[in-house]
Amino acid sequence: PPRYNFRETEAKWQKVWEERQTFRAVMDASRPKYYVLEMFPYPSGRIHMGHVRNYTQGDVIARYKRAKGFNVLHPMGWDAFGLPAENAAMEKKVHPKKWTYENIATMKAQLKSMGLSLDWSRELATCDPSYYRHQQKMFLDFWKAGLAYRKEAWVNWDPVDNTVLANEQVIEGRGWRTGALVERRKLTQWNLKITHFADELLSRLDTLDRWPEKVRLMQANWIGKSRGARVFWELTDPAGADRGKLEIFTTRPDTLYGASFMALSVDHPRVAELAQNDPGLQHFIADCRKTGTAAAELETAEKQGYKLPLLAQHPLVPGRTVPVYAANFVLMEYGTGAIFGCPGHDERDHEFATKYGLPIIPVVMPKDADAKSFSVVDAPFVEDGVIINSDFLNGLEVEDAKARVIARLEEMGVGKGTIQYRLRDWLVSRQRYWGCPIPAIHCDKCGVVPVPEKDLPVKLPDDVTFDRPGNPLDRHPTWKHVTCPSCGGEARRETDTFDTFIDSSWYFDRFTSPHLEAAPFDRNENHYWMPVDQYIGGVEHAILHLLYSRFWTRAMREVQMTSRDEPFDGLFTQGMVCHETYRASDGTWLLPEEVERTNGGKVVRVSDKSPVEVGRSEKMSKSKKNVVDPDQIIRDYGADTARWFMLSDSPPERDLEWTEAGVTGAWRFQQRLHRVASEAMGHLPAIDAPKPASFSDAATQLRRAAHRTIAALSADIEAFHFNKAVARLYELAGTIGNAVPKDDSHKWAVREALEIFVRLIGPMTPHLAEELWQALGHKTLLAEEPWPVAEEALLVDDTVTVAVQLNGKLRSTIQLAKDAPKEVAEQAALALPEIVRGLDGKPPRRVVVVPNRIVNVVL
Ligand code: ANZ
Ligand code: ZN
Repeated sequence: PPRYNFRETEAKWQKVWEERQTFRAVMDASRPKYYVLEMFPYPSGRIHMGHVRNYTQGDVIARYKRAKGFNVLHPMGWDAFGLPAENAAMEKKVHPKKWTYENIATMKAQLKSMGLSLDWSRELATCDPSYYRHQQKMFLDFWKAGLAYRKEAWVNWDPVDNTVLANEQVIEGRGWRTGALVERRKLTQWNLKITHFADELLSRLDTLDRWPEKVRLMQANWIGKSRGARVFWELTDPAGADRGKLEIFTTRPDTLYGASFMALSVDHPRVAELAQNDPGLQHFIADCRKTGTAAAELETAEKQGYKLPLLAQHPLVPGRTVPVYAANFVLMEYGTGAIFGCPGHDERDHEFATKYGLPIIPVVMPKDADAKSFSVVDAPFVEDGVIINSDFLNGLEVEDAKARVIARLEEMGVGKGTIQYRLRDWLVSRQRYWGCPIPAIHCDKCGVVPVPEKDLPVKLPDDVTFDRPGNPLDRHPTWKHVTCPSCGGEARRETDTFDTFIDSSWYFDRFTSPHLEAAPFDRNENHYWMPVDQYIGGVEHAILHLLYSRFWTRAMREVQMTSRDEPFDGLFTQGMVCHETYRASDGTWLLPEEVERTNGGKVVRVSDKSPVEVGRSEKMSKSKKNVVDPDQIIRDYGADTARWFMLSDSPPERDLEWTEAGVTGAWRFQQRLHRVASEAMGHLPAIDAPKPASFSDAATQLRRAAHRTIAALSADIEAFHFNKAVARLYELAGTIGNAVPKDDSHKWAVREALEIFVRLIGPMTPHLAEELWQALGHKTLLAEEPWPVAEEALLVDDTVTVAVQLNGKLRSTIQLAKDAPKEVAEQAALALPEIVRGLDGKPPRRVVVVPNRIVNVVL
């Protein structure tokens, strides 16, 4: 038979699916729905192997569920706003819009060549005003409902680019583009009140049982609920004059007797007050502000303090005072921006106390430790234990001590038990051009005024310049000048745009009615399709994107747009695609295609045969050049091969190593399948040949193999065990390939097995499956065919007759399930009356089991 021409075949079926609109989703309340969604791509230029893996996995689920009778929604769109477009504008002098839409066109063509079962009629791009107008409207609703507000906040400021940086854009204290030392600045910015839902966002995690445990844990940690206390300390100056109260937050009130200092954030109002007449303190504050606002950075920075002219009176021990510092490791945004330091039981406090020579008092020790010799001078003890050196708390365990001390503080009126969340409100202002404009207007008379709904969308102007750093909207000659909707006077537009995480917080809702103009979505459509039944994406989005989406859904609920709480019912996080790295002798990285393996197994550079250093397999990245271009793989081997290899190699949640050998192996398998099927076709019974009344043994064996594969593979797909599913298909292909039909029933069984096989590979290698389906004589499209149903009778285990011997002599036989474990065979044999009699109450010397054949009991 001729070689399988994947290039022609893949293009052919893609065209047929498109013309027939096979994957178009239409709401149908009489049918169960299934919404499959992969995290939509950022149009960066070209698709990469990570996309291919992600979309292949989603496509397997989508095609499988469709065959199982679900009304499947499987849409695709573009997360199209973002910084890279602006960088391209600056570097390549191309307008962000042009750059973005060109990338979308390229990537769309690439995705189409993968043969994905997508409903392209629902395509959307978040940078399109028809999309973001609804986002602006929702924001106005949230604002009205008190879920959006403006607040002064500290931000990372790049003094060279004159721009705010996200925490991730600060690398070792410097701006990621300019390399300039980042400063902290205070700006008034928009925030969304995600903390309003902190408790619900946390407690509902428990019900998301189709989410990976690790993702739920990461979210829980991010929300960070902690029980603790607020405690008031009386302050005096060194001369003893009253300086008012200081409120601190602690999660360890049980360690209050171990306090040896107080520390305030340098942004604390008290510190600002004291700094007015203290140049040294001013200098210290300025120094601390040079580091960014990222908590991780503050954690690792060396602990620094500045002693303030204050003493703090211990709330439980009259007469005991501790010194008060301004310190770089206390954040203003958390708790009250002030702490008491307990160096015996906290790492940071220990480092601080050691540096400034402050007392380190143990107040908790391990249960079985000796109180006299127990010390925390060298290292703090941060675990659970029993309380010591703490008056009425002595002998209590930590949790009990917390409750007791909180009760006492409340009685005395110097403290209060609290619940605290680590979660901060979501700061959504960005001083950027390529984002969704924030629909607000600033008027000197009226303050901040919402843009009237009739004026939405606030569109981005096209005529902007990127010749200078900073925000192009801010320096646009006319765009920001408007009349105040409230008083009609001169006013200015908000020139900040939204964090692009907003764009991706509701796109899955928009997919349910992507073309509706009057509203973000139609209630009925949305109610039918949502929630997403299976969401698939990278674990790098495990926290923010998912949390923001869960928040946005709740915010919509608050303004009566939906009654749902959660957007994603099932979540799967896929592993990365990796490749080994190659380095030439001059140290430069080489692309995989620039190296080859010699017959002797050495790796050399193609151009000059010089030796190449082979590094370990790492995530594909442009910087190390260990990337393989999906286009090239699809061109050389076909989409089905790429898909098959992606699915076959490792469990989908784990990293996958891309290898040339793996790809060619997958390719050869496609070719072989095509050959085996074509050859078998010649002697198969007709497509409508009646099912034989009885089957020969060989036929039954084959039928069992095929029907068991249906059952097992379906379970594998449901459980995301794609690699196991592929292994089963290899096995079944081997069984079919080896079958030499001896009788008519066997021939019928071969056709049946082949048909089953073709249906089963449908979700994975859809083009080849479609081709073989047609070759088998079918006039229907496989993509529109139902999933095969396994015959129950063929799933039950076979039994075998096993001989039972005593000292090598046959005494009896037993019926066992085929491949029963040895222990089962042994137990059954020892229970036989003949054997019991023969043993006469003594234990056997040993029992030899030959699986499926003999059990020999040796006396
Ligand atoms: C006294 C103490 C003793 C503390 C001890 C810890 C251990 P989590 O649990 O992560 O929420 N803290 C409070 N506010 C802070 C701020 N604004 N910046 C930096 N640190 C702050 O952390 C709560 C603990 O972090 C609090 O409990 C406080 O130190 C510190 F053996 O109080 B602890
Ligand atoms: Zn006004």
